[in-house]
Amino acid sequence: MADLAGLAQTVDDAARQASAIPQLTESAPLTPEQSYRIQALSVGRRLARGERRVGVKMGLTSRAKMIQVGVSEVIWGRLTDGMRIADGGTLERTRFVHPRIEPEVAFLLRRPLSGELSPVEALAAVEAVAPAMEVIDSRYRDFKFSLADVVADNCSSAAFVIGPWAAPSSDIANLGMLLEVDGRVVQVGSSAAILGHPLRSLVAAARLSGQAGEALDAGWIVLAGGATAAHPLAAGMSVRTVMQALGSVALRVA
Ligand code: 0L1
Ligand code: MG
Repeated sequence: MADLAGLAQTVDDAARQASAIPQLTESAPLTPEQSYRIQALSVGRRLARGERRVGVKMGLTSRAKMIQVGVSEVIWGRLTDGMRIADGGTLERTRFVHPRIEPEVAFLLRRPLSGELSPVEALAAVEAVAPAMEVIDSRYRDFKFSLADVVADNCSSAAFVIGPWAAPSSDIANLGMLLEVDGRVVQVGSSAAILGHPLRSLVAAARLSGQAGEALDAGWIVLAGGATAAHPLAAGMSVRTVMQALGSVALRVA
């Protein structure tokens, strides 16, 4: 039987030491249940070190990314306060293996959410929405992985930054957005790329984390998923996402 706790330590150590590892499934196959268990155990190690759970991230939420990985279902990971960077703050390049950044829409929940919901029901639990960016950093060599590997690795989540919160009455169905590096546009996208509407990602978050026995909690953040391809980060870069109607969010890479 697979040593899930040992595999969780392997991915957690790789993240802490910013050192790339071979894919876990090179040694033995993993079921989806085992992959999510490894993820939970690995994030549990962060919590045991004093980090606090602050939400979930949704992954593979665009058709392009699903096709790339050959799946038709979104995946989800766990966010902790240790992964959060202040808006306009600094990310230390040396703490990551091969980080990339992607623009996202973030939800802040005013009350718990779980199970099968309509988008309207999900929206009723939203306190605010914001422009955001996720830093993804696969702990696997060459950023290459199977679906089971990436789930075990907390869906590549490494850091995130949230911009100004706005009332949930903002229409977020089709917001244009630009990802800029040093003032130059490197990606252009729309929030419609996130499952057709970011609220669908929130609905999926409630369903999937409910199935795992973890209701989304009041005060949690839900990162709805990348709206463009992710852009590689290098030291010295200033990165900003500008989102129609919601404003901008930025960080610097030191
Ligand atoms: O946030 C994401 O959509 C990334 C999910 C994992 C796949 C990747 O690392 O590109
Ligand atoms: Mg993402």
